Amino acid sequence: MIRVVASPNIAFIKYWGKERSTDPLRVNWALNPSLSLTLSKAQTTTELEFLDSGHDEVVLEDRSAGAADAQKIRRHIDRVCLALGEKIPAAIHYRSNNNFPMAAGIASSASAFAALTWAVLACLWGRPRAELWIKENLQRVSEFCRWGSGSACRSVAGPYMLWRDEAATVQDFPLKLRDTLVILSREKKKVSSRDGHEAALSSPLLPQRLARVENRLSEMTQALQAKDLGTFGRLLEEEALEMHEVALQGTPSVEYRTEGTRRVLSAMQEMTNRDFYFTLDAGPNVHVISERNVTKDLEAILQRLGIKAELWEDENGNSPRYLE
Ligand code: 2P0
Repeated sequence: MIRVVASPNIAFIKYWGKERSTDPLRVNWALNPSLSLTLSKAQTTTELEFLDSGHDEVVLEDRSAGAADAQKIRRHIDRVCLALGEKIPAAIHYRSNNNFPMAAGIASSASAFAALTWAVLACLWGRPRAELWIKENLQRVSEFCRWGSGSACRSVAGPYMLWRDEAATVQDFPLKLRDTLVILSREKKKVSSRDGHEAALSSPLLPQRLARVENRLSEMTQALQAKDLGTFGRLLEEEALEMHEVALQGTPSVEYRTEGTRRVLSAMQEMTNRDFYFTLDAGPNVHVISERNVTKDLEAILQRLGIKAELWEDENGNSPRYLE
């Protein structure tokens, strides 16, 4: 039995829209590069065992997985085994748990597929060999993760990751940032990321966005390099709002923000001299990116608005790791 723990990541420049391709090597091929911060406290813990006989057992959050989820996991395992020229297991036992709300705007699929990929490698080769191989082939591992879920390719290391084309690479910036998540809802989102990516392709705003995004990425990279938090924050917020506008203008129109999201964002935008900035994932919850601890500031905002929300304070993180 192999046990792995992996963390999700929050995108500063978003992956929103992917190629419609039938080429299996171009699965989850993003239309634009993205930049992210890997988290550490939010974690997915995955257990995996390869069996010589029997049937698959796939358990998500202590419940037997539905056919679609079980198939997605099995397909990923088989693809990684085949890519490495290894035998596909006759049966698997898979169990995974998150310590954060699934599908509510924290990319649970990112940590899930990063953890699963790590687990497959150790099931095939044992931990020491898998660890060594991962160290020497991080790009390849990132590509494997991408096949499972696009954002997962950025959860292979940290603290910052740049995903372009096949895989993501580590970026080193002198700013140490944290992510405080304002959890306004723990409900599963109504539109999956997959459907969101597809709807984005019909958005009239997408071509303009794609024309602009390289520039924003390069300005953001420069700001992070120069420790210019103000410029970084302005670009971060612009990017998050743009992604959500692209979604809104698509067919079908997708709106992940709620009344609560809008009120928190407005309250932040009205503040002068701010040193904390928002971004959004594909969900209603607000990610607040800052250098210092801003829990008290956020509690004050929420109290003023009369909104009850849980805060999840997270810090920058790194690669998935094997547990004993
Ligand atoms: C991101 N998101 O860059 C963007 C921003 C959500 C908002 O990647 O279909 O679960 O599995 O490749 O990675 C969520 O999409 O999509 C996502 P698939 P994924 O983090």
